[in-house]
Amino acid sequence: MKQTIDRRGFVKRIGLGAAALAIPNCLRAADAPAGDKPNIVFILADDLGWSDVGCYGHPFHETPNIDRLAAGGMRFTDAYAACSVCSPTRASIMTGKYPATLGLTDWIPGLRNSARFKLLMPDFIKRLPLEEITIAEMLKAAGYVTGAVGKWHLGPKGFWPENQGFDVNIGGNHTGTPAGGYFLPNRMTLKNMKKGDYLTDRLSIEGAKFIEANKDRPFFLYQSYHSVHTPIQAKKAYVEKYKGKKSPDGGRYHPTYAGMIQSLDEGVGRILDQLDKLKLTRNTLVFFMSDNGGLNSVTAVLPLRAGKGHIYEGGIREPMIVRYPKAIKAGATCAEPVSSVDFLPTIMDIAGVKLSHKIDGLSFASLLKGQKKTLGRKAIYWHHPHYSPQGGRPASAIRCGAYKLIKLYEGDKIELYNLKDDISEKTDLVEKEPKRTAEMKKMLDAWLKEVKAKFPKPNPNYKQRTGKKKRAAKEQPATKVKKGSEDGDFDVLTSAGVDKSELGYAVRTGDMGVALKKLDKPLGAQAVFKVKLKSLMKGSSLGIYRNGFLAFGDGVDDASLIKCGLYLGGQRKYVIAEGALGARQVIKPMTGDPLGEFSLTVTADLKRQTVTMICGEQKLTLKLSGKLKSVTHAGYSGMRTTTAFSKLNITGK
Ligand SMILES: [Ca+2]
Repeated sequence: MKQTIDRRGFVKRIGLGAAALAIPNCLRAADAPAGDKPNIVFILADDLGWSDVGCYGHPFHETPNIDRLAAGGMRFTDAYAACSVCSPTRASIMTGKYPATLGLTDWIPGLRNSARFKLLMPDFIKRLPLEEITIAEMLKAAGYVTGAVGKWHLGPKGFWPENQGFDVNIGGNHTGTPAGGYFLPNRMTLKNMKKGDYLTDRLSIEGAKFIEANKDRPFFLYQSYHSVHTPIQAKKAYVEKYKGKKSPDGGRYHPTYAGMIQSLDEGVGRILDQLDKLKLTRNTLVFFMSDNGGLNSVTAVLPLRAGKGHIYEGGIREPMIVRYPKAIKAGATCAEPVSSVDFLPTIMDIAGVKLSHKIDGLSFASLLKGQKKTLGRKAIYWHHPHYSPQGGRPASAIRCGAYKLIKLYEGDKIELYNLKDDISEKTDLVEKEPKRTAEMKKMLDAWLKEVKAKFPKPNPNYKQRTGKKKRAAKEQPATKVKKGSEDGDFDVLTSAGVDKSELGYAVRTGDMGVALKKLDKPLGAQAVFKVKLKSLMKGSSLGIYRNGFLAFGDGVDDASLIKCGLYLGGQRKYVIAEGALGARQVIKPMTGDPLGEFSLTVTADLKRQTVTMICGEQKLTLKLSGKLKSVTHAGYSGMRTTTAFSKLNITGK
């Protein structure tokens, strides 16, 4: 064992020795005059969505300090995390390598394989290997003092910041959430925790202290906030403030989440103020980024599709800002796609530290300095062969220019989107652009082979869950459901079971559950549905799934159905979706009582290929993809919930 450690140390020294030698004039930065080397502050938020901050268009959250950072530097519109979950992106930042190259492809420890998953997930390494050369190790060898403050989440003890090139580690350990919550004292390894202190504030104070202590020599601060990861906890006064704040656009936003974002923003402000106070602003390179997309139970990340845990843009596109007054023009924006693998080479480029080992990322210093508009890179890649707790499925993806191709391993499905015209990934272009699809798929496959990617395999133990056997939703219905199954009224029950309710039916659903009847006669021109629905889930916690949809189509599988209805849990919105929820869809925010009764009138016009839903004063219309030729089945759908529906009133021809 000792020999292994020695070998690791040796391998590491070789890499670093070469890097250190490559510094101009063989000078160690510590010996260079102060101010020669830029200081580097990397601020990483956790689970913050692309559109969660003011300068990315959020109408409700307040982020004056992050906006101030953007106003003083360059804001990237197409910056990506290398993964839609925590640990892999963090590893990519530290090393400049893709998670698939490292073999660290999921959050640590990840979900276990289970009979509920169609595919068996491959194993992955649950630590950042010590052999890997981190930003901190390279900068330390170049004479920087290095400090990590906050979340680490890259392996067990022995693989913490102090083992990966950081002189100082404040609070970084194996966990992905702040153990024990945001109010101190918690179970983190922080010293002198004062009762009632808020973790985000404490980490900001620690970061500011580190800057002050090292103001006379080049420093690298990795300021890694737990915010805004679960548990969703904010300071009481902030929760009250946002509870009382009027929504400027009628949307419903989560007051506690908004409060967490305010504290995160104040932390950024404290760091920036410290740099100003010590007159370090001009010579300090400040990065701001999040490790993956926003969690959809608390934020919608509109207009992007899906959120954390998903390979769609909502899961991987991030707010990203770089400020360096010495070289970056204030108030600039950049639309060139960049990835979290690019930070290491960019930092080394600007710090004048030459890279002597192979990585995946590219320096985007030329974009920052305004010397170039593009990097001339062929593609950016993702490989996440795992299920996520948020409902994401094993997938890989490639982005080339405006186009993104996604490979979903369940059912071996390929999707292609033009992000320039279709940022919400609504229109799959696979059939329209076969040549581009084939080319991009070939590139993705070649990359997967090159990085020796591991793939999911069919799960021989897979058991499709049905609603009858298992009640997926934990919460009890608010209204007593009269027992006496109504299952016999339906021709198709997938992951669903039906009881009686005061409205008519009470439909219990697992993942994407549907209860459908076959129509006596298919409708080929027009179908009009009238239905009432009401959630039967009680309680106010955010984890409650509360939703209900009218479902109809010319088939009974998820992809063949149109769903029209409401989300009434964390996010409250109307939706019409064609195919799987989150696929082609239109949504509008809703207000009002989520436990109330809703009357929907839905009209499917098969000639025009449109579906219109009217609910109260709201009207939504979705233009279909042109594939719905007739309506043969209709019924109800839900996701891990219980919803009361009236019997369907269907007219049409
Ligand atoms: Ca995260």
